[in-house]
Amino acid sequence: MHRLFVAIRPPADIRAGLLSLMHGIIGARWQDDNQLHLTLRFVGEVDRPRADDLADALGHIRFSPFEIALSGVGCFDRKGQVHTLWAGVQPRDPLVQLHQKVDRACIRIGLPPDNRNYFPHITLARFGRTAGAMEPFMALNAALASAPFTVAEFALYESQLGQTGSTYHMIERYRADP
Ligand code: 3AM
Repeated sequence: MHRLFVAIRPPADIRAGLLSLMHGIIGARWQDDNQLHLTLRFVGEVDRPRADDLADALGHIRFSPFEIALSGVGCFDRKGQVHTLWAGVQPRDPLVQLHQKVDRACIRIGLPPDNRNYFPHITLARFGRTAGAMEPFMALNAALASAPFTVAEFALYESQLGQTGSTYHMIERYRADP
């Protein structure tokens, strides 16, 4: 089985900026450069034929290049406990539209629709039970912003779960219309 997701890889200078923020919170499992991505759609475990179908279906998606920029940081929590720290992006609309196209491609090949509310973000850190104070980080970076960067492609990735986090491999990339 293959654990798949569809994502956008931020450019190197944007990733370098994000990596430079990654310190100062006890218990944070910071993402490394290879792990930095903006998920468009988590697919989950599929067998090889379905992975091939998905790779084909994604190839039929048409989209125009668009610009986004980093904008702020935030966290996801569950039962009052933070489990993910992320960088936000703006504007979200073109990402939501691309997410919908990817979701339709998934549905077309027989995967269940993604019914969760899609919130575009770039995960910076994950937490286990221990999460130190993150207020200083939040305060420092509430104004996180970057120059706009162009999204001209997305890709299908395979995630391999390991002892020290997940390793991501690009399977196929899909370019925007010229
Ligand atoms: O973009 P991020 O890093 O937030 O959390 C996983 C990661 O998201 C998410 O898919 C991305 C690539 O692994 N993910 C993992 N399991 C998931 C699940 N069961 C999931 N998203 C939704 N449902």
